Amino acid sequence: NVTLNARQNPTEVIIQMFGWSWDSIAAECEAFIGPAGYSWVQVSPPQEHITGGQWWTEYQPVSYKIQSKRGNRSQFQNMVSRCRNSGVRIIADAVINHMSAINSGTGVGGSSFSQFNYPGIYQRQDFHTCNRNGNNDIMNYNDRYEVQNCELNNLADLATESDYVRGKIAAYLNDLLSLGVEGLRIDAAKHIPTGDISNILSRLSRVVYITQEVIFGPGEPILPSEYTRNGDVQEFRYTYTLRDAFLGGTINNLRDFSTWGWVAGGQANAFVANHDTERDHFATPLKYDSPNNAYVLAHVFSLAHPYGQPSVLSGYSWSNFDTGAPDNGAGRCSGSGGSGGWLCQHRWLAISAMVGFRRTVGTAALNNWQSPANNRIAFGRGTTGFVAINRATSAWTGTFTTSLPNGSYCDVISGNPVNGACSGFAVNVSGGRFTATIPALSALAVHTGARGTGTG
Ligand code: ARE
Ligand code: CA
Repeated sequence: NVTLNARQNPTEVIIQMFGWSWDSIAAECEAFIGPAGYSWVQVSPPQEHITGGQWWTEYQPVSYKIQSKRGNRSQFQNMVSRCRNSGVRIIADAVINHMSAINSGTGVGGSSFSQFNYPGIYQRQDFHTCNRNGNNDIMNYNDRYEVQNCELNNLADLATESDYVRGKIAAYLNDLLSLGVEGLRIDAAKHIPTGDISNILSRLSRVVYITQEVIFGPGEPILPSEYTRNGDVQEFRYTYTLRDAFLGGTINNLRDFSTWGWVAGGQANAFVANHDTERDHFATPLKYDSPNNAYVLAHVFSLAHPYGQPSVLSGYSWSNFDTGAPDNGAGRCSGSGGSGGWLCQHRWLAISAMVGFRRTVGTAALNNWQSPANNRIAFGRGTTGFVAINRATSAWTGTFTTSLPNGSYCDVISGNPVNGACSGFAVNVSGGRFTATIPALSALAVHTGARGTGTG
């Protein structure tokens, strides 16, 4: 039986608030996220996990108690309700493929555990023994059995084919739903057969948004498309394509992904970066401090383009892969930025402005594509929005053909309408056309929800 999950709404924007504590997310929902028009926050895994200062301890569950380094159960519940009151729903990161690495200790909530033994939850028979490679680790991603039955990074692999294990996982997820969670990101979904996920989701008490982490790997047998039956899939080919385009400077091939073999936009969760890709060991990652304003320009593109349900990554600066969040996760933002290592990318003017753009253009098709050079693109969305992205290192003066109604609009990348006047640039559309100069490594976006007058 296929679970009918809440369909995506591609006009809504998710923020992945990486490393943020529950208390700080609650405050930020009220202060900025809700008022700015974001719809969702994806939070770190909320279950009890191993101790340690590295960010990735949260991906090693030791029990399903809602108590993590980001806060306890009542703080989690408080966050969910304060965000909901601000118009923002919570997506929890669900780590259900595995428990901790094969060792013993005490979790952040005081639960003790040892090898394949999590008292009151799982014992030896609830885990796989894949009998490969001596140590049971996944070595060969070209072997479906190994990817789904061996251990990802030595993490004790749950026997998700077992009715008992499915029941325990579903009970945990239903506990999250009872606290008001409205969406789930299924971590390491590739490592769980899609039918096992379907079965677990069929046990949920109500329909929620589902996004699944299935990283496409060239030549690998397990495909993202197998998982669309359960909900959205995180389309990493999109992420890698944007990385290469915005770091490399060739962006004129990004018009239409429908023939590229990816999951369809209506089944994709699409993002410029997540917490793994910004830390990529194998390629130069696209991240907050990438040269040529690439992080911002890629987000402008992502929020303007119709493909997928978009997520924005908001986190902290770091120099070492392992570095955990500052101040125990007490995120701090003010104005259009952050402090104390917090980046608050969700507040960056260009990124937050595009949330309103996306809401205004709705599901309108992409139109009026124009690209005079491989590092310059402009396109519209129906009759309500138009964007121009200049990845060149020199200013771009152009006359653009749009389907916008005639009138005066604020460029939301540089400012907003304040009492009818634009705090940034303005453009005048006449006969569907306007002329503007877009600074080097910058963008311009106008939509019918932000009209105003001013200078170009
Ligand atoms: C940590 C240490 C390890 C140690 C382990 C056990 O870093 O050295 O062996 O603990 O003690 C995160 C971190 C890991 C961390 C882990 C547990 O990234 O470093 O290990 O937490 O604490 C594959 C999976 C994909 C996975 C990526 C990272 O398919 O699901 O690897 N991503 C998710 C999360 C991660 C998280 C986990 C899963 C585990 O988003 O943040 O790990 O819960 C090709 C393949 C991909 C493969 C990729 C990388 O592209 O196609 O499938 O992704 O290579 O190997
Ligand atoms: Ca598995």
